[in-house]
Amino acid sequence: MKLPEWYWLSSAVLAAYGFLVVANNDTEEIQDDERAKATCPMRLESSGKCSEAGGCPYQVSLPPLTVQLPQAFGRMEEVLKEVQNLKEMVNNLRKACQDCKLQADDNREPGRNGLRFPGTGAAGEAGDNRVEELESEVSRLSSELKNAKDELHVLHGRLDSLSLPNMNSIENYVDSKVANLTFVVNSLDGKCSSKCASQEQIQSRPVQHLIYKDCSDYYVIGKRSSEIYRVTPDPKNSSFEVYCDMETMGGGWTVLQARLDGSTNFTRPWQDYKAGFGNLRREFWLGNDKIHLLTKSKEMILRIDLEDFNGVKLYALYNQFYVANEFLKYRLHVGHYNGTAGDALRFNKHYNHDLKFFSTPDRDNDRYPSGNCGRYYSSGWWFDACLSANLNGKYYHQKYKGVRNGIFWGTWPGMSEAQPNGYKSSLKEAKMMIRPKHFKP
Ligand SMILES: *[C@@H]1O[C@H](CO)[C@@H](O)[C@H](O)[C@H]1NC(C)=O
Ligand SMILES: *[C@@H]1O[C@H](CO)[C@@H](O)[C@H](O)[C@H]1NC(C)=O
Ligand SMILES: *[C@@H]1O[C@H](CO)[C@@H](O)[C@H](O)[C@H]1NC(C)=O
Ligand SMILES: *[C@@H]1O[C@H](CO)[C@@H](O)[C@H](O)[C@H]1NC(C)=O
Ligand SMILES: *[C@@H]1O[C@H](CO)[C@@H](O)[C@H](O)[C@H]1NC(C)=O
Ligand SMILES: [Ca+2]
Repeated sequence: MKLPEWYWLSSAVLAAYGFLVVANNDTEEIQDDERAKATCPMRLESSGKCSEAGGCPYQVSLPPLTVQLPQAFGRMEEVLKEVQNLKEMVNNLRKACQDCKLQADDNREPGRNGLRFPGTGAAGEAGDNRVEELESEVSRLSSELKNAKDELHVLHGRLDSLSLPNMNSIENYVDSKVANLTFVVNSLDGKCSSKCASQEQIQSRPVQHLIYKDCSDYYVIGKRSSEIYRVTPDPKNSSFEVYCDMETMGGGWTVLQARLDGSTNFTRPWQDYKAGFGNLRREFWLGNDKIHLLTKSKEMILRIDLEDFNGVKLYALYNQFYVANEFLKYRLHVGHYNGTAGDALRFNKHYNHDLKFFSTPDRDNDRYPSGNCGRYYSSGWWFDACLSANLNGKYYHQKYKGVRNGIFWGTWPGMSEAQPNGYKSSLKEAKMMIRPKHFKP
């Protein structure tokens, strides 16, 4: 009885992710493994039940490896160096593997050895082939990185015309290459394993390496309660907690912002909007760096839910949502509108928040020449000159007078009516949340 191919594949993919986690977090997991590491450069873990015929799914873990990916042009050099290191590592691995192979052959119990590579009879040859495959993969990656670097050189000096999608696609390209490479490394045959750790150690070590990039990944594994979950949108960066809405329109939403009672002050400086603030279960801003990572990792759609003090509930849906990094001042990109609340983000030619930079009371990146919209309207937002929407405005429990700095959505029925000294209304609740475009609940 042979295990189906996908079974092995999925455990290898888990291993690939785990590998990236280890690469990132060189404190805890690695200390844990200090002993095994001292004796062997790579480690095998079983990742499921063996079949009766002796085929076992398992995965290989390698020593920590750090591959820094470019945030800017200059970092490309570093990546090339890292790839060089990778090449050396592959050579060392190959040597280690050959040494180990001899010993492994001695230790092997005939019949039910748990160390056979599923789907391959001659594990030895398969191991060598794998190493060779990996080597050619490394040199291919290396030359592709060189090409990408040349490409960047051509673009260098024309930063203005270098559109964001370009930079992102290069970053994503390198990301996917490294992910692929990691996959290959991890699927190396585990010939060394019998030497590295006792069978008991192998069996007792849990395998839980899957990465959840956003709330939709939790939905996919069956989580249905709206709760706080930990996500890792970018395996190279840290993970963090988010609130997941598993109810609205099928669920799977990662909530970026919530207003409901005025318990959190939203008049805050750049650093606060960058890092995030508030209480994930009540009112909060998730943080621009996190929003950037989430919207970079997958194509996202944005849903905005609004409610006024009369109990009217409306929503806006944008079929694309992306927030650039801090270097690009967290510039907003929204796609086509659909919904009931009106397209206040793209109100008209003069009031359009799409493609605008983020401004805060202490950082003026807006299009208003004679002042700072963020200071005037007490908020961090993608101000134009200045606004047709401001969901981070002040929380008012009732109608107010003066500067229109409340929670504002310009297309809300009656909200934009201009009576110079009259009362203005504010929204009671607001929520912004994202979900992968291709997610099907
Ligand atoms: C590593 O993981 C531990 C616990 O999982 C966490 O406390 C620590 O902050 C992480 N370190 C880094 C650098 O991410
Ligand atoms: C790695 O790349 C190859 C060729 O580009 C592709 O066929 C393969 O599916 C990729 N593997 C993964 C895990 O992405
Ligand atoms: C919110 O914070 C700002 C800046 O720290 C402060 O000026 C303002 O008074 C605070 N508002 C409330 C309602 O506490
Ligand atoms: C991601 O990494 C970058 C650079 O290392 C850092 O500036 C940023 O704050 C990180 N983002 C998060 C959400 O940890
Ligand atoms: C709005 O989006 C929903 C969900 O994607 C879709 O079912 C509906 O047809 C869209 N409506 C319009 C007018 O595009
Ligand atoms: Ca200004």
